[in-house]
Amino acid sequence: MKGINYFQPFSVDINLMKGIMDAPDNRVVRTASSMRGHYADESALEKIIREQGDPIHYEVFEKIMPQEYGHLCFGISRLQPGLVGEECFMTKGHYHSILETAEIYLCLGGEGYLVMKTQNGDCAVEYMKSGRLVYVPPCWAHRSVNTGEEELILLFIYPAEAGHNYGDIEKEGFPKRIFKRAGKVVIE
Ligand code: S6P
Ligand code: ZN
Repeated sequence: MKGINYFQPFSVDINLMKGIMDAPDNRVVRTASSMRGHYADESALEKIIREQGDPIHYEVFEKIMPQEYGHLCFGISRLQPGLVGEECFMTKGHYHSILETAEIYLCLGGEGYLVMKTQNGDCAVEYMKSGRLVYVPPCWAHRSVNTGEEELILLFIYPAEAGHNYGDIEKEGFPKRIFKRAGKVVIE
């Protein structure tokens, strides 16, 4: 059609086992020190940073898309297994800046939970394992948590205009945390 600035179709190769995207435009690396303020046991996190040399906590591989209505952003996140004190490794979590935007997560490997929260305090927790898809509706903050022994590998897709708001959920916190005690997952 005349007048449309056509975006060129493209393809991406993803190693589903390793959770690595070939030739990503952007690779975000979050180390343990970037998680300060998120875990219940702050001194346990400091110990990890001190004794393990600020190890990688999670990585995100993504394609950079035009941040405008109509496009989709997508990528892979790879969250390491482990505990901070008794609390399972997790991502920071965020609302979308355009709150009324949804997201889909498809678990490719490992196991864990997606913890979600609304601004009125509702909380939801969905279990994830390979082959399971979680729908995050508009207006829910979301964080992934690795409760397994392997890396938790997730494919995510969301509207490209959504943006990320980390500040509000950082102040509010998520109502539920996920721990491992004597090998058992405890959500409280
Ligand atoms: C983006 C999507 C994921 C997360 C990633 C890391 O909307 O939800 O790409 O960015 O899982 O989590 P976080 O909370 O550090 O952005
Ligand atoms: Zn998101």
